[in-house]
Amino acid sequence: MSSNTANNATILLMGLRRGGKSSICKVVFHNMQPLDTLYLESTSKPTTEQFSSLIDLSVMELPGQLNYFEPNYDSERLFSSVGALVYVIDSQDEYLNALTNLSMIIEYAYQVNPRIHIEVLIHKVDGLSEDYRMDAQREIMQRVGDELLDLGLEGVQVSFYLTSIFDHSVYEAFSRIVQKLVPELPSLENMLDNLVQHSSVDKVFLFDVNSKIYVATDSTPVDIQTYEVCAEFIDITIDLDDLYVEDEKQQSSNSVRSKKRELRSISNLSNGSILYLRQMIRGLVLVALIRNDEIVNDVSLESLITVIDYNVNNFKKSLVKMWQNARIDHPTNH
Ligand SMILES: Nc1nc2c(ncn2[C@@H]2O[C@H](COP(=O)(O)OP(=O)(O)OP(=O)(O)O)[C@@H](O)[C@H]2O)c(=O)[nH]1
Ligand SMILES: [Mg+2]
Repeated sequence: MSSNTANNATILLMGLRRGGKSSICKVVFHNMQPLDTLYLESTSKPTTEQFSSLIDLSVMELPGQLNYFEPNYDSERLFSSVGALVYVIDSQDEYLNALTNLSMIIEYAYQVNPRIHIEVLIHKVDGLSEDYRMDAQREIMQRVGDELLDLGLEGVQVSFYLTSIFDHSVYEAFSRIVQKLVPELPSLENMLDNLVQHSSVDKVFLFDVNSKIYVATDSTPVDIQTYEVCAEFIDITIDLDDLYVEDEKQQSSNSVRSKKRELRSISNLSNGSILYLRQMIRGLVLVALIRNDEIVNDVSLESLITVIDYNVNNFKKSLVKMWQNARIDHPTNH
């Protein structure tokens, strides 16, 4: 079944019961409305879902009800094939038990698979005040650090994220988690840095359309508002595009987008900035933000867009090439 090749990255979601694992999965990968997660039932057995984007991703939830360290559960095989361990802590609940559980899991996972990325979501922070969030984060990082020190594992890298399904924080966290599993990331970042330098673009993201995770961005820091604006622009563009498709003729819905022309969309924001979107390959779109100070008049805007179009074309060609090479280097065994 799920093959353990370089192209099939597995993310393991763990944490105590009711922490929010299934909710995160449904909201990020299935576009479930956050409020609808209230009705999710507790997961009773390991559940795996596959997602195809730039890389093929499996996300596996290990429900809080299970004990993975009883002898008849093959935890060793499981952990040894995993790219990232994502541990979800409910920050609205008493979390000391979770921290003990977490360090035990880290100890085990690291021993079986020292290359595993360990990611901790301090989750449901929507219920906490700004001050309390910071306190919780500080306390959790401190305690995890202490426990790892006691275990002689002070060298293990652990990343922490404050998340909630009610805002974009969980998408941002998953973007950074997934990026670590993309082998081509350094080259992609290089290519995007190049694009920024030569196109007067301020920020550029390579988004997975379905999940709104960005699989790469240029190396300037990500500001969550810019992320939000760019992610929302994808939905707006697709909604408008669907309208046009229905107008053109009544085609059967699903395979339409891949067959027709490439999506491209440009929009002026009220503050004078410009959003630019272009469809790439494998369910990806490129979204760039261009700030207003670059644009003096219509002529300068037009020539700016010409340059961006040209550079984005080149980027897309490189992406296609990189994708083909990646397939040859480590083909999947389907
Ligand atoms: N306030 C808030 N509630 C959340 C958030 N994420 C999940 N929840 C709620 O947490 C509850 C439990 O979520 P689940 O996703 O079922 O938890 P789980 O970790 O999958 O639990 P098990 O399957 O039992 O291991 C649900 O009622 C969700 O609505 C969040 O970011 N903020
Ligand atoms: Mg669950």
